[in-house]
Amino acid sequence: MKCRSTGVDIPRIITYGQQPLGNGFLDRPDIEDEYFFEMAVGVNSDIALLQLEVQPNPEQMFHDNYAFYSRTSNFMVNHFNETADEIIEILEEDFPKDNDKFVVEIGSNDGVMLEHIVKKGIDCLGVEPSENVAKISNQYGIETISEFFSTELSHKILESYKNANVVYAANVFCHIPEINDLAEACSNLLKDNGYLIFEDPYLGDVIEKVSYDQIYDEHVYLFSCNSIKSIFAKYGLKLVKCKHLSTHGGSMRYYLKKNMDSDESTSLIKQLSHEDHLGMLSIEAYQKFAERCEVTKIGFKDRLIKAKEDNKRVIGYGATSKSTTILNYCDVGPELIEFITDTTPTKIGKFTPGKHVPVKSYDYFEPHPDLAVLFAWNHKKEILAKESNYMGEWMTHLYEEYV
Ligand code: DWN
Ligand code: SAH
Repeated sequence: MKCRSTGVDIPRIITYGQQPLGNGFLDRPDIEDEYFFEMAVGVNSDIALLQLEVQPNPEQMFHDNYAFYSRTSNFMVNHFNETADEIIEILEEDFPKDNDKFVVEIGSNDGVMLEHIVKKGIDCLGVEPSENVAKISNQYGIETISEFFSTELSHKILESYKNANVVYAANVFCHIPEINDLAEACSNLLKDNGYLIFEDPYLGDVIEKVSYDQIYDEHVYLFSCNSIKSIFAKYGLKLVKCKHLSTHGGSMRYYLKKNMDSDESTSLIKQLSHEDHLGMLSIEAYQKFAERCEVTKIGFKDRLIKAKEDNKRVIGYGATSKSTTILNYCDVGPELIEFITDTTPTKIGKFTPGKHVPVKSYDYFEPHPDLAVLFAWNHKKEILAKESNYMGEWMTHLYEEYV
């Protein structure tokens, strides 16, 4: 395959086999026509950029029935409240005399972050192609365009609105295949010296934890500081700072400025060379990652088979998109996991993509099982606090449990 950013030929490092849509929770009659694609992964190790070889069409994944609602985790709700505070601080510090401040969020989902910007009376706009979640954001008084963000759309936004001081995005840039077009669109939209701030699951954490479940149809990329620096510089956006976050099992927030003369922070300079020291700029790190995926695949399924042989009751906790990769790659279905509990009303009563494990409401966590597979492992702190009276075992697919 060719790298989507630089166009060079890049090698395949692993295939996770036939995979369905990560968020394609199904009603029983739809099982027959389910869509599958081969989910193989390549890497451009020159810039530490992991990418899917093939991604389904965006319209297949993001539509008027998108299954993920940002407000399902209290921890994340709080995270986005704090994010809004940080954006407001940047606006005040960097643009004190600007009376025409404007914030645009890409992939704003149900408006969990912009809600706080609107409340402060600052002009803002959400761009969110999944109509069902965009509607919720409208209900919070947030103007939201329900379209895919692109350079073309950035021109349209400029016709009706104005240049932005801050463009923000969480867990969405890794979803957008045309990365060069995306970088150009952000650059277009920003004022000079404006900030592009975005966060996504961090490749360094995925390699370290072997959290391969961050790879699914929607996540066409896993980024690093080196890849972001390289991709966005071509469009006049300078990576000036990075901040590691605990969200989604380890994420990186990138701060870019529309001014190529800006300085890199000391922590960014350190992180860029740290990635090199970790081997992220050479192919061997990815080959080792692929080997470790195979180790945990075997260990995960063996543990479930053993639990079954021991007559243990096993259920899943959190019907995440990530669990789709695990269940299909490890070939685990309802014969090993009775059902998965989830708090999202639109997932309840459906079946998981590909392996068709029933999704049940959270009430079904009681009577407690003997073993719970924590598919929402990225929300472990929040969930373990909530389930402090659960005396059974927890397990995940993560590498540390199988070495
Ligand atoms: O990047 C993406 C992230 C932001 O969200 C999207 N592509 C899709 C989605 O990924 P995910 O489905 O893996 O996200 P979460 O946040 O790990 O999903 C958690 C799931 O677990 C939700 O369905 C809600 C559920 N849940 C629950 O049942 N009880 C969550 C919590 C915190 C709980 O206590
Ligand atoms: N920012 C939220 C939602 C992340 S889920 C959060 O962190 O919780 C990814 C979101 O990006 C979905 O709501 C999806 O509809 C949206 N999305 C996908 N492709 C997009 C694109 N090209 N432009 C804008 N949003 C997009």
